[in-house]
Amino acid sequence: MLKYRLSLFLFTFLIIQSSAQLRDRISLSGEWQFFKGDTETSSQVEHVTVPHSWNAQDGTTADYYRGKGTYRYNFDLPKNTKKKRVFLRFEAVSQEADVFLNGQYLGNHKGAFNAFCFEITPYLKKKDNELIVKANNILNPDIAPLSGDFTIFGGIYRPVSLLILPQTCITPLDYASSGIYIKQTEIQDHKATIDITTKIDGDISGNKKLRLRTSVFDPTGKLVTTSENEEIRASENTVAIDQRIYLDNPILWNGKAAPNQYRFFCELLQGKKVIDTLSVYTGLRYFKVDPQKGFFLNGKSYQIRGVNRHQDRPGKGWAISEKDHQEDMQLIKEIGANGVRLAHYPHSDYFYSLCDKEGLLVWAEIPFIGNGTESTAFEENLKQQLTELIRQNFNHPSIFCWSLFNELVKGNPEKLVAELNDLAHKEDPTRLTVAAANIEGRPENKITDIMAFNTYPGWYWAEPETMGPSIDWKKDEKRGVCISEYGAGASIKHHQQRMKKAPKCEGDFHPEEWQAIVHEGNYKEIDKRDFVWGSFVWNMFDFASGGRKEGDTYGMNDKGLVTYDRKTPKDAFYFYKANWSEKPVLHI
Ligand code: GCB
Repeated sequence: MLKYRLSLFLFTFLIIQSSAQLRDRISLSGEWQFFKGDTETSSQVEHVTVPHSWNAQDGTTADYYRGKGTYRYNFDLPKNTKKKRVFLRFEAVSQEADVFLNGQYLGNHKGAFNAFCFEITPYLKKKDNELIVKANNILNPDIAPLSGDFTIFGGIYRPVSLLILPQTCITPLDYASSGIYIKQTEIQDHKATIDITTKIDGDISGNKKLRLRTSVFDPTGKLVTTSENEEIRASENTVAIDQRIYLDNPILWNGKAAPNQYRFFCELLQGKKVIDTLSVYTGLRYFKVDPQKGFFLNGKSYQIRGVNRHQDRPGKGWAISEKDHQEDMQLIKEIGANGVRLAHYPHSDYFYSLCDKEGLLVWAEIPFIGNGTESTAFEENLKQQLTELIRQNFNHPSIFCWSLFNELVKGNPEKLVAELNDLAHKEDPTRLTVAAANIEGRPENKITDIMAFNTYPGWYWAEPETMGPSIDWKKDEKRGVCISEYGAGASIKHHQQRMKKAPKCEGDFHPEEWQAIVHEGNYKEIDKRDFVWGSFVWNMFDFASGGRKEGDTYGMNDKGLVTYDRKTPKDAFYFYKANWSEKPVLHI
C-alpha cells in the first residue's frame, strides 16, 4: 500500500513538473492604451485596464456608444519561449476584432462572446512587440445578434493571454477550444463508455513516433484507467486522435455542490519523451426529458428550477471579474436554484466552470434573437458562433442543452434553424437542442429536440394565474415543455400593498410587491405540472437595456430578483428562497 502511495505521489509529482515546463500561459490583462475610433490623435488616448468595456459608463443610455475602438499593448518576449510556439488568445472581444502584431495582420473575428486564437511565433521580436486590436461594436447585419433589449457593450472585455506551447502540441487553434473533447457516449449507473478526441498540431506528417496516452483519474484522485494509442501516422500537420475508454461504476456528477469530476490527463509522447501534456475535467452524468414527467438526471426526477442571467454590472459593463462571477453564483445558490439559462449568448468559461462545481444545470445559447437578415454572411456567422460555443464548452458537465434561438418573430428562418440543429447534433450528439419561442405555431418551433417558451402572464398581459392555461396550450406531447422566461419588472423604490391588478407594465410604476405576486401566481401553476421539465425566472439580476424607457431607471430592464448592483434582493427573491428550499413554505 505504502509502495502504491509512493509511486502515485511520484507520478503526480512528475506530471506537475513536466506540465510546468511544457506549457505556460502569460496574462496580458492589465494596462493598455485605448482610444475611440480607429485613427489616433494623441489627446484621445486613455490608459485603461483590460478586461475593459468602453461603454461601461453610458451603457444605460439610449444612445450609448456603438462604433470603433482601438487598443494598443506593448510587451517584450517572455523568457521561456525558446524552441516553443506562441499563441495569442482572446476570451472575447465585442463584437468584431481585427488584430495586428508588429504591423502584421493576424486576422479578424466576428461575434462578441467566444474566444479566438492566433499563432504569433513568426512575428515576435525580442523587445517591444506592439499588439493592436481594432474593435467595433456597431450594429452589423452580418453579425448576430441583430436585436435584443440588452446593451451591447464594446471592447476587449474578457482576459487576453499568450500561450507558450511545445512545437508539436495539443492544439489551441481548433476554434480556440482546449483541443480535447470528452464525449460521454453512453453513461449508465454501472458502466460508462467515453470517446475522447484529441487534436494535435505540429510536425507530425509521416511517422514521427508520436503516441497519445490518456490517463483518467476519478473524483477522489485515483487513477482508474489509461489508454495509449498506436503510433500516429498523419499526412498533414494536424490530426485528430480518437480513443475509447470504459469505466465500471462511474462516480456520477449529480447536480450537488462540489460535484464529482474526473480528470483526463493527456500526454503526447515522441518515442519515450513526453512532449506535451494537458488536463481537462468533466463530470459523468446522463439525463433525459420525459414529455409527461419532466427532466431526469442520472435516472432520477430533477425538475429544473432555474433563473436567467445576463453578464453585465454597473460601471463595468461586461468586463466583470472572477469575484463578480462568484458573487452572482452565491446569490443564485442562495435562492435555491438548481439551473441557470445563460442568456442570450455564450458566457465566460469561468462561469460555466463555477456551474460545474456548484452542480447547476446550464442552458447555453447563441445570440440568434428576433430575426436575421437573409444574408449568407449572417447565417455563416451564426454557425461559426454555434461551433465555437460547442467546441469551447464541450467538457462542462453542467451544460445539458444547446439553444438555437430566442423569440424569432420575423421572416422565414425555418431552414436556417434546421441547419443549426443538424450542426449542433453533428458537433455534439450527446446533448439536446432547444430554443425559446414567444409565438406558438411558428414552423421553426418544431425543429429542436426539446422546446421552451417565454411567457409573461401578469406583466405584459392577463393575470398571473393564467400561466396555467398558457402552459397547457404550449405542451408538446413529444417534447413536454419548459418556461424559459417569466417574470415582472420591479423597482425597490415603488411600493403598493394588496394590488389585485397589474400596473401598466410599460409605464413608470413598477411596485416590488406586484413582482412578488406575479412570481407566486406563476410559480404555483408551473409547480403543479410535472410535464414542465424546467422553468427559468426572467431575470436573476436587473441588467442594462439602453433602449428601454420604463420603470424608474431608464435604460434598464428591472425584472431582476436582485438589483443591478447586486446589493438589494427584492421581495420576489425571498419568495423563491422560501419555496425552493428543502422545506417549501407553500404546499401545492
Ligand atoms: C423577452 C426576451 C428578453 C427580454 C424580456 C423582457 O421575451 O427574450 O430578452 O428582456 O422578454 O423583459 O421583455
